[in-house]
Amino acid sequence: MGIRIGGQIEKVNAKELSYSEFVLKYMEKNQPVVMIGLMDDWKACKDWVFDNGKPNLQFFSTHFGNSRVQVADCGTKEFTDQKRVEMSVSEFVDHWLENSMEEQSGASTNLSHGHHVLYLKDWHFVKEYPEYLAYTTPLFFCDDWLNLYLDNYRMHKDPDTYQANNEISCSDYRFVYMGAKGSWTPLHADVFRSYSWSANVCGRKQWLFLSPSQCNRVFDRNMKGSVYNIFDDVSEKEFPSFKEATWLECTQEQNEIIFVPSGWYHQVHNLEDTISINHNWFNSYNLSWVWDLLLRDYDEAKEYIEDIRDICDDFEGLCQRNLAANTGMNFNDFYFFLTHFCLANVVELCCLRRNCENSIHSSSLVAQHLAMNLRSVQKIVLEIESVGGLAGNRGIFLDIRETLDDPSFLNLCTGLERVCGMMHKLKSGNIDTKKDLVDDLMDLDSIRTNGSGVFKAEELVIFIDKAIANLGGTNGDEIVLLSERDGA
Ligand SMILES: O=C(O)CCC(=O)C(=O)O
Repeated sequence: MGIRIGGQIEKVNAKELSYSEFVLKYMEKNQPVVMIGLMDDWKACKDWVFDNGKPNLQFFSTHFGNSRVQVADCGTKEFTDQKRVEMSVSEFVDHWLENSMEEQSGASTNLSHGHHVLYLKDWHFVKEYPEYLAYTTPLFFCDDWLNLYLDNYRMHKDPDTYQANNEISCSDYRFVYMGAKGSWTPLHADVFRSYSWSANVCGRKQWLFLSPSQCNRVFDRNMKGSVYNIFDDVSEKEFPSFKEATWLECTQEQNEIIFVPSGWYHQVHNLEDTISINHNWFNSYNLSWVWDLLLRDYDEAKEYIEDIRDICDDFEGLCQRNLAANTGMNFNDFYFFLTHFCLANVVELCCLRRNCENSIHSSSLVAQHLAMNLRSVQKIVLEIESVGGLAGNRGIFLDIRETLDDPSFLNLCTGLERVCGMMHKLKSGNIDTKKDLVDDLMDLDSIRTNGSGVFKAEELVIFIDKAIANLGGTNGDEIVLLSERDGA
């Protein structure tokens, strides 16, 4: 029995869409959309593709052949995903070309000769080739806290496995995917319940989407395991409500970008030889999705080892270690991220106040944006507090002086300033003034009265209130809307 398709994903001409329309209709409402007209000037679209729309695989071997990449064997399931192997880009390209020659000559079908379709996934291309500038992230997807943060910090530092030079494999969420016709990605929802965008440099993809309100339908009776391939003969006994799921479908063509909202399960098939670029990201609109997932995964991690609680010296520590291993971060990591991102927004507000004579109107829009960021962080900090998530973790606090002295933090501020500048069409402030900013910041009432400059979670909540009150913006509850058509 096949799946039930309830409709198609909307396609829009992004050149006629403003950022504020995108926010209102898709990002805030958490709805998928395909966007056309955003890839006109991408170098990737010229260098990586022949005029007939086929991928120029030789280009990859010649220029990036030595890169080590993760390749999924689309025919082999391992745990909940496809089996992965590591190889060089040259090896991957050779395998692809060999297979397609055999196919053209009619000598084999992939599977009958034991050749599985291979799919290169999660290649951290931008991190590895920062000079090459294959593409520019469309403005719609620039409010990206995840990659901005990861350009300067690690999400999780495991003291046992930490290697300072293992930068590329765990550094960001900006990827290239490459796969021959027939390669595919099993059903999943994205890491951290982030948003993602995926751009087809060449080829076509079929996407099947299930809205978060129906996600229980792809889970088993215990709400533990989920369906791997929705086109399999899915067992009704194991997944009793799978047949009731109603899917949205989309065929994404070359030069189209799909926006994947938070928490939507999706399965993806390459209908032709396809190269795509995709990013995962989150911001004030979906931050609560990240926290909800973390909390749910924490409860699961705890439940899993409940029976050894009494014999465990540090039960909470073990839960947090397991959470980081399974989800990619734990409560401490998330709190560290929140506090640093929060302080960067306050620094940016200070910077704006200094420069606001230049452009009152734009500045006030940026101030609203920053205030909204701060409010969304504050809301999550309050939730973390209310579930007692940080209880027992005496090490969790924000030390303002130490943070301001950290070069990574100043880089984070510079990155945030660049993004705000792009989004709100502001000239970038002079980063040399950051020393003054530090002085400005230390002048803030809430920091002066705190004395030590060290904030625990409940103090951070008050700090955010005061920073918004002192530094302008609105109270941060309003949505930031840009008035101009600024999307393209
Ligand atoms: O293109 C693919 O095969 C999978 C991409 C994906 O799942 C995503 O961008 O979220």
